[in-house]
Amino acid sequence: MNHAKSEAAFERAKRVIPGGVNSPVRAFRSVGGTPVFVREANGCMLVDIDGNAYIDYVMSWGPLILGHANPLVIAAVRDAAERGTSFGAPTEAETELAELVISMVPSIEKVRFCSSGTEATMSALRLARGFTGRSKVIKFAGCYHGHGDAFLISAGSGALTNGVPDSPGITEGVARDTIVIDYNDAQGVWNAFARYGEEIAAVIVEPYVGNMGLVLPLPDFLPALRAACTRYGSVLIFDEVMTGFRVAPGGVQEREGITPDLTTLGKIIGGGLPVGAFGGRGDIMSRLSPEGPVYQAGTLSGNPLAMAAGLATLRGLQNPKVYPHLEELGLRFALGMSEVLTRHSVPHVAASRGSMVGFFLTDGPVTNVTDAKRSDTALYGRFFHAMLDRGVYLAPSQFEAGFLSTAHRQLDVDRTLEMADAALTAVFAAPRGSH
Ligand code: KE4
Repeated sequence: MNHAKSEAAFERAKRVIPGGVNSPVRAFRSVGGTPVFVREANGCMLVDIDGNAYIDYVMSWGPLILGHANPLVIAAVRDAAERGTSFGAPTEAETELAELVISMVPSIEKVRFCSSGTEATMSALRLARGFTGRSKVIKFAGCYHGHGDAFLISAGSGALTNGVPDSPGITEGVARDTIVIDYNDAQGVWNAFARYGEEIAAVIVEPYVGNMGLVLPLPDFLPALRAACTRYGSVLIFDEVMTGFRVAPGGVQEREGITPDLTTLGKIIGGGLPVGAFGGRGDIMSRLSPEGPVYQAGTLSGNPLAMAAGLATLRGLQNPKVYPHLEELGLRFALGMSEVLTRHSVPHVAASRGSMVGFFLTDGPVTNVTDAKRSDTALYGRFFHAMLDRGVYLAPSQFEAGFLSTAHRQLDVDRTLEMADAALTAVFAAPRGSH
């Protein structure tokens, strides 16, 4: 494939944008090579500025469950835009989307819209701290909740020592209030509560992790989080920015039957436009300004175009055939990819939940970030590029999940699996070090 225009575009972008991208994962640093610059996309197909077409499994990292440029979404956005793009005043579209979100996620009694998942998780944590009057938060290694300071923290030397900043610019003061525990370590959670219980404002978790790659909870993990938060009066926050409306109409909390106190949302509820949201128990949400004292605000929160895109997207998911179809498609991808990797004797773990899929190039089980990091990232990089050369756009990192949509057909998945077989044949035939 020819990528000359993307290569030139990347050099130009790097002169005016740090790293040439507006979000780091897009720079292909984890897989090497030059990111493809996108010209357009439709359905499950992405086309770059050199005219190369790809079956897309990134799908903008999750929002596009109805596919790129879905006609219903485009029409809704176009119609809204012709009536103005932003008012800084309430609109009925915000109420309509709030009512639809609440109808799909029973644990949410009230919801506040913002403009990104990062805003949603930052605000949910501030609200939990304001509601409880406590400072500490528990998060889990490998889970990503956006780039809010409180979440860019790694585990300290010992599981119960203060966290350490994951990035320059984050203060010791912030790190001190974040406790980092291994995902799936239920005993570790109880130990932390035994030590800090009355100081813990919240536990925040990706109930199915997408940001390590797809990592699933062991049977005792989510119930332990629920029980510990109930026992100590802490707020359980399910970060469903990625999994909300993705793995089930009501997200992981519907599939697993665990009720969080707050839920953060994003991606799908914006249908590709900037939206985040957080919501949950009415007694907690009532503490939010202007009803309560916990301040939170946003110029473009509830933006009319984003509300229109979100409404069109969620309405497109109301057909009862949609989720069973997506579940089957996700399974077809995961099982098929596992068969191909087995055929090429590649140790791996593959999984799917709804239309969220993932595979690790390491033997299993993968239950936490330590397991995930055993993956053969060099092989993943070579596989990624061999697939890109064959018209399949996977996540440009081993530590991300993949996403299908209602626009992906069985034949698109089957073609992807054929290309995976050819890609691995090429990878193992090529001299090491080439990609
Ligand atoms: P945003 O601020 O990027 O809208 O959302 C942050 C966020 C919060 N919580 C979860 C569970 C998330 O997955 C995300 C963002 N996901 C990444 C994908 N790994 C966005 C891609 C990117 O950073 O460019």
